[in-house]
Amino acid sequence: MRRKAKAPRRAARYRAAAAGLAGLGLGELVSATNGQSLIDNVGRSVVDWSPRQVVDLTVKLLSSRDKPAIRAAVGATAISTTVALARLPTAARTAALTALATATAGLALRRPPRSVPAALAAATAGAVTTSYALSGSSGPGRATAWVLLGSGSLVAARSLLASRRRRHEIETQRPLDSAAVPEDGAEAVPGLAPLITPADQFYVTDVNLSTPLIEENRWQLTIMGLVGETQRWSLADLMAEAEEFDAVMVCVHNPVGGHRLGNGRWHGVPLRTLLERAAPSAEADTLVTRAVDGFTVSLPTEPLRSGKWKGYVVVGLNGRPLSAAHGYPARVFVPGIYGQYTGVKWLTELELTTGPHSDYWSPRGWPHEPAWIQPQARIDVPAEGLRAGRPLQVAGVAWAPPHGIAGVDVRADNGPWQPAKLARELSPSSWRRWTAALDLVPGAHSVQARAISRSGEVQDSRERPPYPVGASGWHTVAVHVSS
Ligand SMILES: Nc1nc2c(c(=O)[nH]1)N[C@H]1C(S)=C(S)[C@@H](COP(=O)(O)O)O[C@H]1N2
Ligand SMILES: [Mo]
Repeated sequence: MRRKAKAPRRAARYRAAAAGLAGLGLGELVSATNGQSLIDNVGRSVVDWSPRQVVDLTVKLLSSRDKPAIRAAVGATAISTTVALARLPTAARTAALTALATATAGLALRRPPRSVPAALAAATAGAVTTSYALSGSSGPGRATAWVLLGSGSLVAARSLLASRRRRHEIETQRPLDSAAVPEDGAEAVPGLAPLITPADQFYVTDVNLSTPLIEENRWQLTIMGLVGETQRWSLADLMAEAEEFDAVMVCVHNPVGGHRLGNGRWHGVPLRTLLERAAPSAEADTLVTRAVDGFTVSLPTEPLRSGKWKGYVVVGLNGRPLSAAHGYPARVFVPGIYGQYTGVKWLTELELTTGPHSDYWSPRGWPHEPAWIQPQARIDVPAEGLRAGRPLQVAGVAWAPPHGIAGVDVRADNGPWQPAKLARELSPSSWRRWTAALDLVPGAHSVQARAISRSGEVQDSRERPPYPVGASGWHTVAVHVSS
């Protein structure tokens, strides 16, 4: 008897899941017509509410796949919630769906563009569809129709959002005046990272699931707070005063030997110039940088005003305006400081204030003070585990912004260090390529590199994780030298 009861229960669960998927899909589609993703808005709130350890773990386990994984988790939660709600009496179910729709609309309103009608329309479409599909007449064919409607709507929503991104890219990416990148003498080494990282290969790290798309004519940078007069800058104004500089940007999550960094040719207006124009009052010791995504970073004003720290409001990368993923139209960047402390992408406001400011990361347990990038060398050639000939050709990149690289050492099998040959330096803040040849007997070896900065700092040998001040240790690569 118990066996027989299982099949209808499974069918009921399938019908409920189908109703959940249909509601999710239609809600997402209505939201996408307004350029938003309900799923991503909910996902972003999950990221905001997660403790640092969870964020660190997902970064480590999933790296660039974390966003699709969060989306899938949000979708699965919506569907399983519907399955749970399906057992309730109709009145209780309607009340629960209304509450869920209201909460979802509320989360959507936390992200720009904050449109109440759009958020309500999307959440209502989801809840009404789910409710209708749950109460409608049953039958497996009907449930399958809801599944098709739901998944079709999800696909349509994704492609709507993708075409909006492409349109934004076409409208914003016009070439800027940019000097040709000089050669550094290491061009001929296959497998070695390029001197300048192409923008489409530059790592992307931020707390958003959907990249904010900002329109130039609806944007301005406001410099306010403890200033002589509030300043407003358009993108064109900033472009007109931008200068070019070369620098490496590094995520504090970059593991030893990792690729969460890139070397860029940036276009930016010095913060020193912008601050001079705004004439901050003497007690304005903190500069808060704010973005459309709710991310904030604050920096001390004194070293920026004196020029001790060379910070910029950046508007271009590698001869183009910033791409949406890298912060279009403007971001703050102080070469030498790790990405999460260096300033925000999608900048909207610079506020001069006094006293400590609580930034996005501080309640999540990260140190309050900006963390400086540690000197580090990465081995690109040979790739890990490769078979190679003799002598062994070794090559890589090393960085120690803002001081510059004074030397790179390499060694095999914990033997004596020997100096690598340094390629020409683009600027002290950019990475420097290096090459070396090691004469090793055939067999298995481990090759190691370390960087020495021009300030005299030798790369730390202690192996430490990214939290709290960036990973340390020496990059080690296993190689098999053939006879
Ligand atoms: N507005 C905003 N700015 C941000 C972030 C963010 O999540 N939101 N992430 C920061 C972090 S952690 C890093 S490492 C850099 C990454 O810049 P990129 O994605 O252009 O490489 O941006 C920083 N600026
Ligand atoms: Mo980062």
